Amino acid sequence: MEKILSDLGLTEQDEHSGAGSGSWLTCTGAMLECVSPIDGRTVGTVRCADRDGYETVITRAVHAFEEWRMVPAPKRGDVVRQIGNALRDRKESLGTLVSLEMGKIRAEGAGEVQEMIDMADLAVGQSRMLYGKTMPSERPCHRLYEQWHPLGPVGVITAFNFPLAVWAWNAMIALIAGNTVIWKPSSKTPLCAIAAMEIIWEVLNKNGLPEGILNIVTGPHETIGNALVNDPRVPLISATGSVRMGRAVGQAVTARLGRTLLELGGNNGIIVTPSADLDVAVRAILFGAVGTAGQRCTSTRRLIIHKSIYRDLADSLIKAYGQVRIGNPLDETTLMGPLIDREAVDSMQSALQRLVEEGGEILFGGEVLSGGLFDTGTYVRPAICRAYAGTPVMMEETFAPVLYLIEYETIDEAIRYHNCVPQGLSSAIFTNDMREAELFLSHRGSDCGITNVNAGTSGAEIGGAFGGEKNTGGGREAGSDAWKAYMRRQTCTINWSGELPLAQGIQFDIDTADDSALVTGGHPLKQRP
Ligand code: UN1
Repeated sequence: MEKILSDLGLTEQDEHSGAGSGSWLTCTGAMLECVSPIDGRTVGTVRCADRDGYETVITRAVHAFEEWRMVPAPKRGDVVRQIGNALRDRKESLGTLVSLEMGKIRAEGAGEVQEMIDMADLAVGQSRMLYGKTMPSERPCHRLYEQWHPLGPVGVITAFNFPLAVWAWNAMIALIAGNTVIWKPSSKTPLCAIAAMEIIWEVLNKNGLPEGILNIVTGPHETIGNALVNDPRVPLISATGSVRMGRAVGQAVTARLGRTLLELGGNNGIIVTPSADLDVAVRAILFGAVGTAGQRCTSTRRLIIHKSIYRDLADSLIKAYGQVRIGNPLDETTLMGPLIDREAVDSMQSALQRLVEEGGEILFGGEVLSGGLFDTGTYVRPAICRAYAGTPVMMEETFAPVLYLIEYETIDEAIRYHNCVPQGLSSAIFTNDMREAELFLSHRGSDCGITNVNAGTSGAEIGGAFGGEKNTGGGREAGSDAWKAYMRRQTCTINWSGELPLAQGIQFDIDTADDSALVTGGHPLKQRP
């Protein structure tokens, strides 16, 4: 652990500042103890930002925006390219810190840093493609086009489960768009954010850029989060987390007519049809439901299985779950590490209890593990449960490895069951029947932002726009045209005619040859030579 921390310029003993803009501020806010869910050891301590610290950071972000927006977009892209390279150099240590602080397995920790690097690469290319459209004007000798301008300082609120990647989705694009960024990381994973800032500030400083381009303010929602969300100097808040958090953020930002980009809870389902390749399906379900210990917003939580294959699939899953190695996420052979904390374990346990009270059944796992490393109380066995369409607990997102199985008879019924939850992030169908696949992808099919055929619900690539509908909040991040959310659109008309034709054919002319209506005295309507 010491080696990882020192590679990243951190030490276990130091009390880290949780706020800065290119260098660290002295903070006097509350102290966060970063406890690893792996073994309960303290990985570091972080001092939260206080109100003054917040004010300093935001002022710098506002000033830096004035300079950064004047750097040509491809040059901003070049800085992002260097950020990507700096992350490449530290991929291993930063990825391991993700595992240490958050508890995901090493391969996923490294994958998270890879996602940052991929986002940097995507943003570099995007920096030369901030395209505006040109439209034919209905007026003669007029040019009509739109262009995209930088927006301002962007607030980015991230969750513990992807302590780095989700920030990168936002920040890399915001940077090439010409914005500055104020990051409020999860109070459960501030060290990852601090380590990333250290690496990235070095790049900004080397380029002689002002402080305030990439900023961080660590602290509780009640103080720092609220200050950011209610700050009129921050035109866009991008927030990832629970539906409850998103609702509060959405209401506050909308009240000041700011913009939000929300990526909230998922309750992702997979329909498994009779023609599905069950071997491929089982592997996808296992990664979706057990990967990251069920703590992805894209985690597979519901299986809607045709009754003719229900027993077979349930048996195969139980067998596969039995082979999942649970343990220290830093061991190469471990497939599932701990949950983030005991609170998460408690909420998993109460969901399972509710399921049983509501008539469901636990088919496999669900128990809290104990003994040795497991005495932290953060390790669980992933659960497979039998539920029924409409089981109330299944309507909620429990951020833990709980998979509900329900049976269907017709494909229309399956789609109805699939769409009956309030969330709408990711979805999948396993089928080799082209009609079923196309139906699921059609507007009569899945109501989610992400829909896959013969691929699981989690593990989306960054090239597509990421996000979901309904209670998931409607935001889209990462690839495709998600960059537009980070810029302001301006529609421009240029008249090069020497006349003034009006749109919609409106005549609003004065007859320049007719003097009869000339007002004498007061304000002249027109002056004739
Ligand atoms: C999240 O859990 O907030 O598609 C994001 C995926 C990842 C992102 C998950 N690329 O599973």
